[in-house]
Formats: sequence, structure tokens, C-alpha cells
Amino acid sequence: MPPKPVNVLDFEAIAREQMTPSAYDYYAGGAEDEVTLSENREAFRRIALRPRVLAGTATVATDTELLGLTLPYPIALAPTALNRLGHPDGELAAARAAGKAGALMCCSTVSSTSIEDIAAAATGPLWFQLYVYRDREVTRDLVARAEAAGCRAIVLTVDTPQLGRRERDMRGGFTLPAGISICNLERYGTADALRWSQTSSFTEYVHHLLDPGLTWEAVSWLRSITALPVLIKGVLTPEDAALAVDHGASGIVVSNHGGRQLDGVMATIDVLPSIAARVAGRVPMLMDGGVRRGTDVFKAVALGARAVLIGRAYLWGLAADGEAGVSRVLEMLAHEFKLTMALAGCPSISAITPAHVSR
Ligand code: FNR
Ligand code: LAC
Repeated sequence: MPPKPVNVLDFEAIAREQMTPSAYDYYAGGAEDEVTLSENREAFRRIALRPRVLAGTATVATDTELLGLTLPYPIALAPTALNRLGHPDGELAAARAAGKAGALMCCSTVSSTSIEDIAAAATGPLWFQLYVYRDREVTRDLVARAEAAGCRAIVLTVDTPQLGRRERDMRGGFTLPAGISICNLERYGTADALRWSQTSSFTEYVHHLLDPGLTWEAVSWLRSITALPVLIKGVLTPEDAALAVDHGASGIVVSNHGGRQLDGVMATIDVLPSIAARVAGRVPMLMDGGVRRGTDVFKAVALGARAVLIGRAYLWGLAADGEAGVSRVLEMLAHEFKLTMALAGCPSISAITPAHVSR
């Protein structure tokens, strides 16, 4: 590997050199003008820290409780499609790295490795991210398989009734390279998946297969077919957060899909406080979007997140150096977060409060 990466941004530079341009663009890109993609980062930069001193931080504890799990730190792997675009070991490398750290990995429906194979490689906790297919029997079976594989929660993504316009992918004609497929879906008849892999775009795949007309009914339906906790991913307003709680969600993921769906929405870290106020601790809240530094994790926790999910950050580690790269990214972020806690005067997670940031 080229020069030793010392932070997540270094990993992105290495990944960019090593990946094909179209795979890099699929990972890195956002929708349309990528306003939200850059806002997710900019918004973190606008928030300043308010450190307290002489707070006794010789030891700092980062362990975090989340829906029955004890995590080593409030950083988990976000569901991201097609990890084998980044590295031949794909999701298996990610699962092994997460497992070694005891970190939580949320597996994507549209992974390039089946949920069964990921679960066999995993030694840490897994969640399953669900896309609802037009065919509810396929969807029901996906949920049953996730349960059977040992996943501890279902994360229903609700911001993708259609795919956002990813113009980098349109320009680059993004398609699946030979040998990579959406493994979880293969057994239901490969026609659509095959057609996509040979000739058409990811947009077309989503358009053909995913249900574009979901309503809150889907949440009730999902809760009726599984005993696992259901989290709702893609909430950006207090109104929808309240509806999610009313419909029995066990948790909320404040997310704009990393700026890949509706361009022009607010940065997630900016909407977090108002959503936290409405949810008022009734269910745990997670957030994702733009997390590249331990200070970002700290800001998210200060503003009400129980944990953050990292998408591109781990994908850059994966693309640069497989399992070892994902491990390094987790270590870097965990180390930076712990250092931030020490320097900000917070010996434990519960000591981090909104008063530790200035907006
Ligand atoms: C995603 N994301 C995503 N979300 C989801 O619910 N299901 C999925 O299959 C995917 N796939 C996916 C692929 C790639 C390449 C990226 C970058 C993202 C969104 C992901 O879970 C998360 O919301 C964002 O990645 C968070 O932003 P950052 O951390 O990438 O800035
Ligand atoms: C994406 C979909 C798969 O963001 O969630 O590409």
C-alpha cells in the first residue's frame, strides 16, 4: 500500500487510486449537485466543541448499550451495497473486521455476499437492512433468512422509494462487473438481477424490483412478520420520527443516505437536535452521514445520537486494504473519539451532553 494512512481521509485517497473510476464514483458519489453530500461534512465543521477541563479523564470508557447489545464504542458499520466492488473479500472482510472489534455491522439487502455467508464469517453482532420488494413474499423470506442467520434487528430503509439521480453513475455508465451479483436475491429467480448485471443500470434494478409506494403500513406489516426490533432508517424530520415511534419502531436512524437520495436536504447532524427533542429518549436514535473523524462521533453523541453508522469511511478502508483496512478505520475512529472525550472532559458516554458543543 502507498504511504501509511493516518486518518480516514488518507484511506479515501488510497482507495481512489486503487479502484476503477466507476466503482469509486458509485461509492463516493451523491445525488444531482451533491449539495447534501458536501453539507453532511460542512455541517460537522461548523459545530465547535466546548471542552470542560479538570474532569478526571485519566481513563475514558466508550462502551455503549444499544438495543440489548453492549458495543465497544458508538460506531457501527452502515449498510452499504456491493462491498465486493471495493475488495474481492467484500462483506466478509467487513464482517471479520467488525467481529474482531466487537463492533456492530448492519448488512445491506443488496450485498454482494449472501446474509448466510456473512453471518458465517461474523463473530460480532449483525443487523439486517431491509429494502421492501414489490413482491412481499420475497421480502418476508429475506426477513426470515436474516432472523435465521442470527441478525438482531431489522433496519427498514425508507428514503429510497426510487433511486436518487447519481449523475456520476450516469456519466460513467455504472454496471456490475462480471462475477459480482446481488447474492441475497439470486434464489428468487435471477432474471432481473442478471439483466442488470449485463446491460442496465442500478437505477433500473431498483425501479423494477423495489416497492415505490411504501406507506407506514409497511412498518406495521414488518412488525407483524418478525419478533426482531425494527428500526426506521432515513428519517429527517421530527414529524416522521414521532410517526415512527407511534408505529412501534424500536429505533430511528437519522440519515439522508449519505447524500445519495434527495439532494438539497439538510445535513443529518443539523436535523439531529430537533429530532432528539421530539423523540425524547423513547427509542434510541442513531445517525449517519459524513462521519470521518472521532470529533464527528462526539458531536453526534452530544446532540442525541446513541451511535453513529459509518458508510464510506469503512468502504475506503476496505477498498484500500480489505479486512485490515476496515480494522484500521475502526481503530482510528475509536482512538480519535476516545481522545476527543479525554480532551473535552468526558470520562464516559453519559458525560457527553449538548453543552459540549456550540452551534
Ligand atoms: C449506501 N447506503 C445504503 N443504505 C441502505 O440503507 N442500504 C444500502 O444498500 C446502502 N448502500 C449504500 C452504498 C454505498 C456505496 C454508500 C456510500 C451508501 C447509505 C448508508 O447506509 C449510509 O446512510 C451512508 O453511507 C452514510 O453516509 P457516509 O458515512 O457514507 O457519509
Ligand atoms: C445506494 C443504495 C443501494 O445507495 O442504497 O446505492
